[in-house]
Amino acid sequence: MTETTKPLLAALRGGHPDRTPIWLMRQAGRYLPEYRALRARANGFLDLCYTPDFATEVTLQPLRRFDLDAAILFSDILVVPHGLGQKVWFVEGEGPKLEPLTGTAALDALDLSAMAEKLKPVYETAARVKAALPAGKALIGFAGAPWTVATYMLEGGSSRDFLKAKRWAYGDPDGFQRLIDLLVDATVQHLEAQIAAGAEAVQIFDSWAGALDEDAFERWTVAPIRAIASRIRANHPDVPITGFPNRAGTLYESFALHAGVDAVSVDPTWTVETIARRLRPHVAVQGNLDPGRLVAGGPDMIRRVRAICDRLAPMGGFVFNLGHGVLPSTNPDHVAQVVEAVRAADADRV
Ligand code: 1CP
Repeated sequence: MTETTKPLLAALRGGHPDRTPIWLMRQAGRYLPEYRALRARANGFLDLCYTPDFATEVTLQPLRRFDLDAAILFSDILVVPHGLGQKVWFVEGEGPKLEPLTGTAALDALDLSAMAEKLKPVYETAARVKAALPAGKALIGFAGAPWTVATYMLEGGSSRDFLKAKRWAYGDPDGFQRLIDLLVDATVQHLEAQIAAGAEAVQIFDSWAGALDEDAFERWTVAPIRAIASRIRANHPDVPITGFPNRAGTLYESFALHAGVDAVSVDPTWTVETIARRLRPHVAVQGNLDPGRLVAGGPDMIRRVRAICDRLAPMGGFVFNLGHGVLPSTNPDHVAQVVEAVRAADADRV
């Protein structure tokens, strides 16, 4: 099978592959017992990300169990602030913690020139995974979008209201722009290093895009992602770029039109009919099963899978995925059932 016939890459370019490609955001992780076993052997989550032996194995674990069409490099969006010199750590059961940046002065402490060296093990992992991938499976690289990464850098972790980030972004946009510009540069460098190591497609996660109003969404989500996409496309015209402006509601359409990406990953709040009519004419689409369906399982889960596939797969330019990441309480058997349902939908169409 040649590179161009990998189903994921064909679909992200808007084509009609032989089968509907499927992968799941957060397909590696705590819902898999083999992940938890390896996680227990590592010296914390960052050590897992920065030890190529571990990270390669964790990346491949979901592909050993399920007939998925892609591996996503095992890493995290917060390796970029860590690579820039910010203090980042993970508390089990609580999530990421960062020593929060305060004000413009803190920006001067961040050093892009040190990042490539620090993140070398991540790129080494990408190269090892690429060499080990079965035929027909693609390797996806990823990064967080500048706005989402900035929220963690400023809030010091997860947040409900993002008020530290918004106070700066809305109150002093030109100052905040300096942080976003640095993150655009860092993201381009990080994604290009993954591509050089073997990533065949990249995804930009803007998990907190839905917190922004329309003016801020244009400036802090669409514009930075457009800058990243155009710089990557100039050097790597064959690498499809997917954007995920999670929970952006009616702003999704503007994203599909103006962010300069090949594909848009769609959250679960979208009806399949609206995806087909409002997004698919502009970009390839990926999504959008509610991760809660995958936790609950049962015939209603399968019905949703069929409804998504039956409306979107015939249009081409479609990748089956969840509308957000796999939740830790997911039963792995349900993942196998979803993959089977996507394959059955293909079989019933021909
Ligand atoms: O304790 C553990 O074992 C850590 C859990 C975990 C895992 C498995 C974290 C901490 N990150 C990851 C891996 C990861 N994160 C991947 C690669 C694995 C895969 O997809 O198979 C990817 C793509 C991410 C991306 C990521 N990290 C995002 C964007 C996607 C999303 O879910 O919106 C975000 C927001 C993060 C931050 C982060 N890292 C970890 C957690 C628990 C979080 C979310 C915290 C929050 O909700 O604010």
